[in-house]
Amino acid sequence: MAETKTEAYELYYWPNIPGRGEFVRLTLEDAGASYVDVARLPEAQGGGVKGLLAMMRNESLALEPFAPPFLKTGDLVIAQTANILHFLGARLGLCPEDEPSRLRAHQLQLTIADFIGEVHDVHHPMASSLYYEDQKNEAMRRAPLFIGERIPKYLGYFERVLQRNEARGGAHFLGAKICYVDLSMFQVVAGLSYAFPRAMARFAGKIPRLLALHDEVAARPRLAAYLASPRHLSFNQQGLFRDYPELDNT
Ligand SMILES: N[C@@H](CCC(=O)N[C@@H](CS)C(=O)NCC(=O)O)C(=O)O
Repeated sequence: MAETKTEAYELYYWPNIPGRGEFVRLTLEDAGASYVDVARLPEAQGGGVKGLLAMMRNESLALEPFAPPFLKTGDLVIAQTANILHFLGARLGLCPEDEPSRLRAHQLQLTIADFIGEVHDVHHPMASSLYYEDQKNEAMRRAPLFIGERIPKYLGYFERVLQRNEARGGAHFLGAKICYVDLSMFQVVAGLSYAFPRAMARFAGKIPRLLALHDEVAARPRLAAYLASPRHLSFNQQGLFRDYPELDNT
């Protein structure tokens, strides 16, 4: 399917965190698509959180998004990160075109969505509306279980998928060519390495393919340029992946 470089995409996401919006940015950037990160524009240009909320609550939308990120292109407004990527992957040539492959990509991306929800819940086990400091005790109980059980289960699964694909002649999640799931996995590995550096260092020997994929994605020319640009937001203490050393202390 042809790239749609001339078509502008509007990404709506919280302006100060990489968060789930980053999975969409990576795909848009890797494809060289023309897009606007709307909430990072000044309010006077329709940006900021005000611009984001105005679009989200726009009564003329066929379906109101439940939460950011969402993507606007033409008359379409699409929410849910995995759904956005399912759409963009086909449009931007970042997913094989056959239906079984598209479904597999979506299945993997939904598994990533489950995983990053759990990553978030390590530092916010009680409620997103409470400060970390107000649920730190619960977070301290959850973190060792997440590190001991969930990181190995999820990353072990993704490593196995890569290993089986390798045996079938493809080094990535959907065969020989990079697809949007590979780009998302880069962000997952980078985020976990930021949030849980000690745990990830211990686990590194078990996930050689995931680590190689991370490096390969980071070196893709458009992404390398993006990662070095001001468009790219570093991890911080408001996002999904947060550096709380006491949670990486097992
Ligand atoms: N399943 C959704 C989750 C969206 C989501 O949780 N968005 C966060 C920011 S990363 C948010 O603003 N949530 C507001 C809320 O849940 O009330 C997706 O994958 O896009």
